[in-house]
Formats: sequence, structure tokens, C-alpha cells
Amino acid sequence: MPFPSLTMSNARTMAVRVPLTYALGTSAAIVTTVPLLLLDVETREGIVGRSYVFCYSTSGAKAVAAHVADAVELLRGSVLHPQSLSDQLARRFALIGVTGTVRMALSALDVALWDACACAAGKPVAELLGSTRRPIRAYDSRGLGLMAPASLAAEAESMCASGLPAMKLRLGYPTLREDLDALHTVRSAIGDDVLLMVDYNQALVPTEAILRGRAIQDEGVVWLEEPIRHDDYRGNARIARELTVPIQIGENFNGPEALRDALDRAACDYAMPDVSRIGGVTGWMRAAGIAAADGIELSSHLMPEISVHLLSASPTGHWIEYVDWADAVLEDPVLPVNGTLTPPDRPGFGIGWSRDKLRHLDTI
Ligand code: SMN
Ligand code: MG
Repeated sequence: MPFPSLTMSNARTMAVRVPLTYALGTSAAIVTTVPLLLLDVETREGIVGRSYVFCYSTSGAKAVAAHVADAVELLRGSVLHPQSLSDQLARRFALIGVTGTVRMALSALDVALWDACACAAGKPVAELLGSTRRPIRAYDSRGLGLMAPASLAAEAESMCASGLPAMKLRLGYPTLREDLDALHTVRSAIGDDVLLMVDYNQALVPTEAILRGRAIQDEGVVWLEEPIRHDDYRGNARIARELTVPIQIGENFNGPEALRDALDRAACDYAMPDVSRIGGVTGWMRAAGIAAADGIELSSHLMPEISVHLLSASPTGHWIEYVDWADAVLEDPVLPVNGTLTPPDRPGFGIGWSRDKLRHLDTI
């Protein structure tokens, strides 16, 4: 089968605000609604490529949409060769800098281009990338933010209904005592069989991270995520050296080069890129090659519907972060089965917008 030949004609974006099932208090900010930017790329052949991106804030959604519009002007009439177009766009945006919302816009476009190509080929993206569709172990990341112990116990119990084998707890309370209380509260609510990851969202400094990490690692957590500033690789390396619990970072990696740098500095034991910051499918697959060469297990950050195809095609695919945020806009949400997510047997990423659901959401 030849790689499909499609020509870019136009793109449409729509930003919506989705209320969350569980408010998510992190050490950085409390998230109660999530702005999602939906992107449709149109081709002259009539195939539509879709993607969506979590934009963190209202201004984020507006900025990403504006950068997408600029990029589409540059691409109109181009044949969809996603890798070449992504590299071309990165060059064109080099003066403003391919970081933050610019990176998110270019990543979203790259995802939509790959979706269009896979739709034209009539194959799931995982298969277009040369992989089987394989089940990826999923952990529940919908809740367990920073909150009072009684609410934490109730939320942990209700999350058990998903049947997932693991969940992620946010830490970074003012004291280690409170972190341990939260961990013990959740552990007694869920029992010994469900695994726990913990995420500090960059709350600590290295010395404090080592002190807290020493206490927490005796609790048998799967990983300790973003203990300190994400780009302090020297500090992260010091923590990784001092602790036995695996250090997980990566949701803020800007492009695959950041993973290369982090691994060169021994800043982490595991990595979890975010498809919208690592550079879409193109950037993810480059990162997957780096991780595979170094034997580093790769997990994902948010946007599970897209990430599941990429983890499936990653030699060291590890855990998928499950959230249900996009269920509010999708025709066919991707649901966990037997504790795993599997790329659906549909063309592309298998994402289509439900007009009915969109009617009930606030737009930005
Ligand atoms: C996170 C990041 C951004 C929004 C919500 C939650 C968190 C995660 O760091 O890893 O899920
Ligand atoms: Mg995190």
C-alpha cells in the first residue's frame, strides 16, 4: 500500500470548556474545567484529519488556535507528508520559538495530518506506524488531587469502579506528614492490589524531594513524578541517584531533544512525554526511538485517545494515563477494558466529534 497522497486545503478549530467529573487539585493549580481545542484539517480529496489538544487555560486555547491558523496559511496546497511538513513548520516558527503554545499548535497539526493519512489508508494510526494494535496498561488519573483526607478516601473508593490496576495521587502538601497521611488514606481506601503513582507537579526543591522521597519510597509506589522544576535535570539526577523509587518526568519535555538531554543527564528512570509538547506523532516516534535505544520505559501524559496508538507503536511502551476528559466531545470514547486501553480498530485515531455533545458545551 503506498503512503496516501493528500493535499491540504483548510483547517477549522473549535475550543470548548469541559467540566471534570472530579476537580483536580495539583500543587500548581486546581483544575475544575478543561479547555480543549478541537482541530479538523480538510484536504482537497475530502478526507478530514482530526486532533484535539488540552490547552490548560482560556488564553492557551486562543493562542494555540491563532498559531494553528498561521501554520495552515503556510501549508495550504502542500502534499501531506507529516514529518517533512512538521520539520518545515518548526523552521518557519523558529524566530518566535517552538515552545509552549506554538509547540502545542504544531503538535496538534502534526497529529491531524497523521490522522488524515491513516484515514485515507483506512488503517488505525498504530498500524500505519507499522505496529499491531496492542493493549496498554492504564492508570486512572481522573482524580485524587490535593484535598481533605475524608474526600480523598471517598474519591479513591469511587475510582475503584473503573477496575484499572493503578491510580495516580497528587502530593505536595505543606508537610511530609500530610503527604504520608494522604498516601495512607488512599492506600486503606483502595486496598493492597491497586498500584499507586505519586505526582508532585514540581512542588519541591531537590533536598526536600530527597527527604520526602526517602519516606515515600518505603510505601511501594510505582513512580515519583516531577518532584522539582521539570527542567532542572541536574537536580532531578541528584534525586534519582539518592532514591530507589523510579523518578518519572516528561510531560513538559519540549520536543524529543529534551528527552535526549534528560537521559544524557540521568535525570529520570522513566519518561512520559505529552503528545502535544513532544511534537505530535512525528516528535513522539523520534522520542520513542531514543527511549528504546536507552531501554527507558515510556508512558504518556493525558489525551489517551491519541497516546494509545503511539504507546502501541513504542518499543518500550509502559503505562497510559487514563482520563475521560474528551468523552464529553467524542462520538466513540475509548474505554478501558480489563485494565488496559487498546487502539480502536477504526481508521486514523478513531476520533470523531459528537455534534450532540458539542451543543451542550460552552465554547471559548
Ligand atoms: C497534570 C497536568 C496537567 C493537568 C492535570 C494534571 C498532571 C498529570 O501533572 O501528570 O496528570
Ligand atoms: Mg504530572
